[in-house]
Amino acid sequence: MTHPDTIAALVARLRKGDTRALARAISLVENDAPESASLLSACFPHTGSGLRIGITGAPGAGKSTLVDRLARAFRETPEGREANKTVGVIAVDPTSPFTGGAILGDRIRFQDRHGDSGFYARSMATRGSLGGLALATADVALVLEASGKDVLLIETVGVGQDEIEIARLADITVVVLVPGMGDDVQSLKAGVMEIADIFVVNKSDREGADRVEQEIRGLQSLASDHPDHTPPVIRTIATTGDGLDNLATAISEMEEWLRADNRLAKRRTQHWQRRLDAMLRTELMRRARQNGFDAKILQFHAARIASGQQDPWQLVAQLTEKVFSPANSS
Ligand SMILES: Nc1nc2c(ncn2[C@@H]2O[C@H](COP(=O)(O)OP(=O)(O)O)[C@@H](O)[C@H]2O)c(=O)[nH]1
Ligand SMILES: [Mg+2]
Repeated sequence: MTHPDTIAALVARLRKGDTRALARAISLVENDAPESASLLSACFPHTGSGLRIGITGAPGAGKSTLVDRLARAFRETPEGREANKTVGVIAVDPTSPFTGGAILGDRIRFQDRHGDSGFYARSMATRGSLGGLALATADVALVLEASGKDVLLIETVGVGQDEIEIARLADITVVVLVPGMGDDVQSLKAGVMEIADIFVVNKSDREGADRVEQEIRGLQSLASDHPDHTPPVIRTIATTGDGLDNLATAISEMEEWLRADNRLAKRRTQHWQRRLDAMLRTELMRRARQNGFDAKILQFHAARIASGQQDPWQLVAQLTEKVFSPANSS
């Protein structure tokens, strides 16, 4: 167990741009270490000003390539655009993991940024039994933001409920589609369509970009979380960088729209409501397991219930009482 002073020292170091301290803090949080909660508490006051951008889409859609391009665009200072922002990347993509700050594969290398304390990339491993991936990703994002990153790029595969939960972490969600998916646009999780703020049709060098755009337009009329904002559809070729300027512009316009009329604050309140619910459930289950709900005891009771010796409703009431009773709260 780490002493509180050590937590404070770790946070002080990561705030100064110490990449090793940042890596260590992220690992503690990712592994749900005992000092995780106090570490996150120490990070929390230093968050709130960063912008979270989620990039979600099917495996192979070009998300990592886009993320790499976007990261460069934010780090560099092209004329006429505010840039030179610090960037953190979190990749939650079991189909193409990257480790140690480098995306594995021949195409994208973050390594050439080694030594740039204004940039940090990390892939997420699945958090074990408690908490779940969405919560773990949210926690890692918080630590990255506390390290002073202006922009967080969160790459997720937009398939399951867990991924949609992760996408909901973002202030701005970019959904990436590609030509050649055919009817797959239709089969995209409805939730993914609803959370999209910006659609990207990547691989626009391929045939069928028109059709994908038409399909998106068709679905847009059906589903949107914010009827007062129609998500733009941006065509890109991530490998060459074509359309990336348009995407960057769409993102900054979206940011402006969010910052107007308190929309960003509302969105973040909604985010924290869901996150609080998940945090509470995790903590309640953790305590329950410490106080009589462990697998062995559950198995014992299950056998008794199955043979009719015990009433499950009475049992749940009794066990819950036990978890909350002062005698067990130590
Ligand atoms: N033709 C073409 N290939 C692309 C484009 N963007 C990405 N790719 C390629 O698609 C493959 C998957 O890209 P990646 O970024 O790893 O996709 P991810 O799984 O969504 O992260 C790689 O071989 C990329 O080089 C594009 O716009 N056009
Ligand atoms: Mg990827």
